[in-house]
Amino acid sequence: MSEKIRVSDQKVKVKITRNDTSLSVFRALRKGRLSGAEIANSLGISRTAVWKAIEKIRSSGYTVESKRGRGYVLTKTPEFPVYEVAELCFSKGVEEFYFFSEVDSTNSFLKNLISERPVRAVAVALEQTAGRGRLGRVWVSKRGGLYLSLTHRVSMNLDEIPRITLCTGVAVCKAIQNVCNCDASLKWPNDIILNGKKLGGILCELCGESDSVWVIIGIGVNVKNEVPENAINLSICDVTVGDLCKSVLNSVFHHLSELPEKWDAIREEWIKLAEPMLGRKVEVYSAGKRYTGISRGIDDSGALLLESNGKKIRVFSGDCFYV
Ligand code: BT5
Repeated sequence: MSEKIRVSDQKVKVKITRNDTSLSVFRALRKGRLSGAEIANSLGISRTAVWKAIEKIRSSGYTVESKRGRGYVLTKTPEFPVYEVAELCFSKGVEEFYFFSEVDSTNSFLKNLISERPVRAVAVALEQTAGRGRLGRVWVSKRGGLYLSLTHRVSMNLDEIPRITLCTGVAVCKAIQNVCNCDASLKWPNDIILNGKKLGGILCELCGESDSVWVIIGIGVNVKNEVPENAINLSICDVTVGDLCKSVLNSVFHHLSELPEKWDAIREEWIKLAEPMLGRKVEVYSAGKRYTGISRGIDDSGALLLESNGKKIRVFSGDCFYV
C-alpha cells in the first residue's frame, strides 16, 4: 500500500508525454516490486532508461525504494498524484502534461507553449506566483488551491467562444458539487460561487492564427488555500486537490466534447446552476459602461439578459455585481 506524502518544496517541473518511458515504468511499478532487469525486458528498453524514468517519477514526488537484489518498489504517492492525473489526461487525448510545484501562471505557460507549437496540453501547479484573472487582475494562488489550465482547439465560430467559458463553468461547478456534495453555483460570466462568495473562476484566452485558433482555459478553485477577503474555499469538505483535479478534468473534457452540438442543453444546465442569480437586481460593468437590471439568464450567444425598465438588454462581457 502506498501512503500519501507532500511533494517536497523543491520547484518541480515535470513534463510527461503520452508515450513517455516514465509512464510505462510507472504502470509497471504499480503492479508490484520489480527488478530493473524485469522492467527493462518487459518494456524493451535499457536499464539506464529504467533508472532515468525512475528518477523522473521520484522527482514528481513519488517514493520508489530500491534495494540491491530486491528491485524497485513504489512506496509513497505524493499528495498530488502527478502520474495518475497525467494518465487521465492522456486517456482524453491530451498529448503533453506539465506539473509544477510553483509557476508564474499555468495560463501564461500554456500560452507560450501554444505560440511555439499547437498541442493538446494540460498544466497544473501547486501554487502560482503571478496567477491572473481577467483584464490583468490578480488571481491569488497560494498553496492548497487548484490551478489548472488546458489548451483547446476551437472548431466553432469565434463569436461562440463565450460558450466555452460558460461550458467550463458548468463542468467545474458540477464536479465540485459531486465531489463535495455542496451547493456550488454559477454567476455570470465566469464565477463559481459558494455561500454567496467566490470559490473559483475561469479565464479563457484566445491564441493562435486565424487558421488554427486555440483557447487556453484556466481554472482556479480554492480548496484548502488561504483566500482573499470575500472569497471562500472548500475546507468544509474533505477533498484533496488531486481528487478535485481529477473530477474537474473528467467533467471539463466531457462537457467540452459536447460543444458545439449540445450547446442548448449546456445553456439550460448553466441557467439551472446560476439559479441564485436569476431574478436578482444586478449592476454590470462592461467596456466602460454600467448597466442595471434584473438578471434573466443568458441568450444563445452566452450574453447576459437584463430586464431594465421593461426592456431586455444583452450584455456580452463584463463584471456583474448584486445591488
Ligand atoms: C477570474 O478572473 O475569476 C479568473 C481566475 C482564473 C484563475 C486560473 S488559475 C489557473 C489559471 N492560471 C492563471 O493565471 N489564471 C487561471 P476575474 O473574474 O477577473 O476575477 C478576479 C478577481 O477575483 C480579483 O480581482 C479578486 O477580486 C478576486 N480574487 C483573486 N484571487 C481570488 C481567489 N483566490 N479566490 C477568489 N477570488 C479571488
